[in-house]
Amino acid sequence: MTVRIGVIGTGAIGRDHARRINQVLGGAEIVALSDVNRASAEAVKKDIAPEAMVFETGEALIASPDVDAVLVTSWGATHEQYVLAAIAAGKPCFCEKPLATTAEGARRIVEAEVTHGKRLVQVGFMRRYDAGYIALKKVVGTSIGAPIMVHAAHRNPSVPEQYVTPMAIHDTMIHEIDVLRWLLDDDYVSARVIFPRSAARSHAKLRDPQIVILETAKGMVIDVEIFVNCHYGYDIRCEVVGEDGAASLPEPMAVQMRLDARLQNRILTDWKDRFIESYDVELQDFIHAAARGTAAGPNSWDGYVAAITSDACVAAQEKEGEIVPINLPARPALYN
Ligand code: NAI
Ligand code: NAD
Ligand code: ISE
Repeated sequence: MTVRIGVIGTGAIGRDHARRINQVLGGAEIVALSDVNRASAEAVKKDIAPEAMVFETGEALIASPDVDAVLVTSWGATHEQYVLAAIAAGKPCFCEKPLATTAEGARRIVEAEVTHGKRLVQVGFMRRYDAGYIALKKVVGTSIGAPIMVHAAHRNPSVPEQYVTPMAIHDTMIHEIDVLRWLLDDDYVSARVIFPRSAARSHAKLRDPQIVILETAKGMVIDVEIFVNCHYGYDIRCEVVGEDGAASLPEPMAVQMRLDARLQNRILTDWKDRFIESYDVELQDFIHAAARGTAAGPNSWDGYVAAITSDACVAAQEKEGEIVPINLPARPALYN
């Protein structure tokens, strides 16, 4: 069966996911596109999916009998309305992070899916599909013993002027929030934020860098540095310290060169390249599950927990240095 997919939001990542589905992956094709900026959808049709229909609204795309499954890759604040519409239509839906921009919005999605009674939503937490994180997870709790601490960093070379302090959590650190609870098989109980002096390349509405300290239910302490004006490259780091040893996320493959009396490796600069294989694998997983009328991988509950944790981290930014508790409701059986 070929899964007929509609894409809502054909910007940077929507275009890239459409390319993957039509040119790299198997079992699906892009049949529908929609974007508030119609010219963007028309451009993706022309370049990637000439057979696709362009719909005026995301809702019309979801309702179309020609669409079996939906990709939501529009701006974060619009995700909730489309995911709820896809659940109401009973169609599998891949939603880029964040699932919703508020915990309340994510809770509404969880409730709608639980009422529907079957999983339909996959959240775009692609790091769970990254070979490096999967290899790291294999040694946590085994070779290095029970984990005690994590030191992580998420560095982007630069961000646009519209990127403001809370986005360092909602837009950027949300990947660590998800992947570290998956890696450690644990949940967070509190957050605290510390700000060093701001980097000269930052701007008035962005305190950058920042360090978020998370505590988990099993007593682990995690520090995550977020530095989105680091200038030198796109750099994702993660070291887990356990009872018997420490293990680090592997660096991306890079040819080592001896040049001009220096030993050098290139560092990536664009997030699109760092996890390029894991975007392929997550979407192939989505296609396989959608062919069976369901969804796999990171679920709405994971999106909801990430939203609750993000909200707590943003509150911790505002109360600089103070510990903010994180309270999670009971997990519905659908997500066990
Ligand atoms: P973008 O701004 O390049 O593209 C967003 C597109 O959505 C634009 O074309 C815009 O016109 C369209 N759009 C906005 N509101 C819409 C609506 N209501 N209906 C239809 N279309 C709408 O943004 P980008 O970078 O592609 O990000 C999109 C989403 O992907 C975000 O949620 C972002 O967090 C996520 N993302 C995830 C990444 C990952 O590593 N998993 C990386 C980059 C983005
Ligand atoms: P973008 O701005 O390039 O694209 C967003 C697109 O959505 C734009 O074309 C915009 O016109 C369209 N859009 C906005 N509102 C819409 C609506 N209501 N209906 C239809 N289209 C609408 O942004 P982007 O970088 O592609 O990011 C999009 C999403 O992807 C965000 O949620 C972002 O967090 C996520 N993202 C995830 C990763 C990742 O690593 N997983 C990386 C980048 C972006
Ligand atoms: C972007 O939306 C992503 O998801 C990238 O993975 C992240 O590194 C970047 O900071 C975000 O803006």
